[in-house]
Amino acid sequence: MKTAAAALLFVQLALATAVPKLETKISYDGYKAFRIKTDHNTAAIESELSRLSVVPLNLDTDKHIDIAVAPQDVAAFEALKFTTDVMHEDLGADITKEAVFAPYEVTAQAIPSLTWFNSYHAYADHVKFFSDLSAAFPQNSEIFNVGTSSQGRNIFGIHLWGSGGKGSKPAVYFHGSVHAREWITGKVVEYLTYQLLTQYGNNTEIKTALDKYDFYIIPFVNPDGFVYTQTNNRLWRKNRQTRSGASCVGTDMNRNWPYKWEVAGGASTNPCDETYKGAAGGDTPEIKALMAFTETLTNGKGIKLFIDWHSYGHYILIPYGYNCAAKAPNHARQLSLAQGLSTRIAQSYGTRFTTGQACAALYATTGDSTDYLTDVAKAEFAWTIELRPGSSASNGFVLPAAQILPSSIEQWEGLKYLLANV
Ligand code: 0X9
Ligand code: ZN
Repeated sequence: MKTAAAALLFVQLALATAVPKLETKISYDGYKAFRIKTDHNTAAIESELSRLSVVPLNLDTDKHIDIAVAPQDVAAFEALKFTTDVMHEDLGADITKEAVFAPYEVTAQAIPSLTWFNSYHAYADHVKFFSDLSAAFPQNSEIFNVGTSSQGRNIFGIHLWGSGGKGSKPAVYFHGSVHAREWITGKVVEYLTYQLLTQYGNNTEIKTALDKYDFYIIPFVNPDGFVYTQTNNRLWRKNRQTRSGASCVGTDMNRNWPYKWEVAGGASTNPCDETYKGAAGGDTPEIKALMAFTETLTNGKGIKLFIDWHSYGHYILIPYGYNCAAKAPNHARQLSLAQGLSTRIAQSYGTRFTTGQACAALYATTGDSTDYLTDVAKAEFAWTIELRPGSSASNGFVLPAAQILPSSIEQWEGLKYLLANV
C-alpha cells in the first residue's frame, strides 16, 4: 500500500507558507504552474520545494508533482532544473478567463439552452439551471434536498425516473463537486442530466435506461466549498466547517465517510491539511446528510451504480481505497466493465482513461465515498472517475471552458455504454 505521509507533510508545509489566513480573495496572478517528473525522487524534490512558496496541486506525488509557484519564486524554481511541463504560464490569468461566465439562456420550450455548456457559472445559476430543467420535465424529474451544509446551504439533487414511476427502480447515483475546486465535475454531471432528460422522449436507448433505473444526481455535495472557490480561493478543496480548537477550516469530505475511517495512512489527522479526515467518521454535516439519503436508496430499490465525479487525471477507479489487498466480491466484473467504459470514452476524442483499483492505481485513502458505498450501502458498482485533464495537459483544476463540452460528450458516450452493460 502506498501511503501519502510524505506528500501530506509537504502539502502541509507548502500550504502553511503559501496560503494567507485572511478572508480576502486569494490572487494567483503571476503564479506559474508546473508538472515535475519525479523519477522516484519525490522526497528530494519536495525537500527543495519546501524552501519556495508553492501551492501543491496533486496528491499522487510519486508519479509527478504538480505545483503553482508564486511569482517571486519562479526564477528560483526554474534554476532547480527539474524536468517539467508547464501547466499554466499564469494561473491567475487562466482563472480570470475561466471566470467569464456566459449569460444563462433558456429555449422557447423553457428548457435551458445548450449554450450553458460553453462556460462555467456562478453557484446560484447552477441551482436555477437544475430547477428550470426539472420544471421543464415534471413527469420525469423532481428536485430534492438531502440536508444542509455547515454554512446552511441546501444540498440539492435531481431525481429522474421513467415509465415505472418515481422510485420504482434500482438507483444510479452520482455525486459531483465534493472537492470544491474540481469545477468540471459539476458541468459534466449537468450535461449527463440534461441529456437523460432531453433525450428520454426521442431516443430509445435513453428511454430504456431511464425506464430501468431511477437516477439520483447531486451535482454539488459540497456547496460551501464550491461557493468559496468562486468568492475567495479558486483552489479550495475541503468543506468550510470550522471546529473548536482548530485554527484551520475544512474537512476533506472524501476522507470522512465512516467505513475504515480509523485505518491509518490514507488521510490526515491535521485540520490544516488538504486531506483532513475530521475528528470522527461522518462528523461533517454534509456526509451525515449524504449518509442518511444514501440509506434511503439502499433500503429502497438498492444502488446499482454510484459514481463520485472528480478531477483530474483520467482515471476510472474501483474499490477499495483503504487497502490494496481488499477486493470487492465482484472485483473482476467491475474491472472489465471499467475497461469497457474506458474504451468507449476513448472513441469520442481519443481520451485515454486508466482503470484500476483506487488504492493501487492512485493511492490509498481512508473514508472515501466509494469504500462506504460498496461496503455499507451495498452498491453493486461504486466508482471514482477523475475527469480531464490527463497527464499531458497544460492545465489542471482550471480547465478551459472550451473543454466542458468535449469532456461532457465523452462521458455521455461512456455513460450510455455503462447503462447498457451494467
Ligand atoms: O484523493 C481523492 O479523494 C481523489 N482524488 S482527487 O485528486 N480528486 O482528490 C481520489 C479518491 C479515490 N480513492 C483512492 N484513490 N483510494
Ligand atoms: Zn477530487
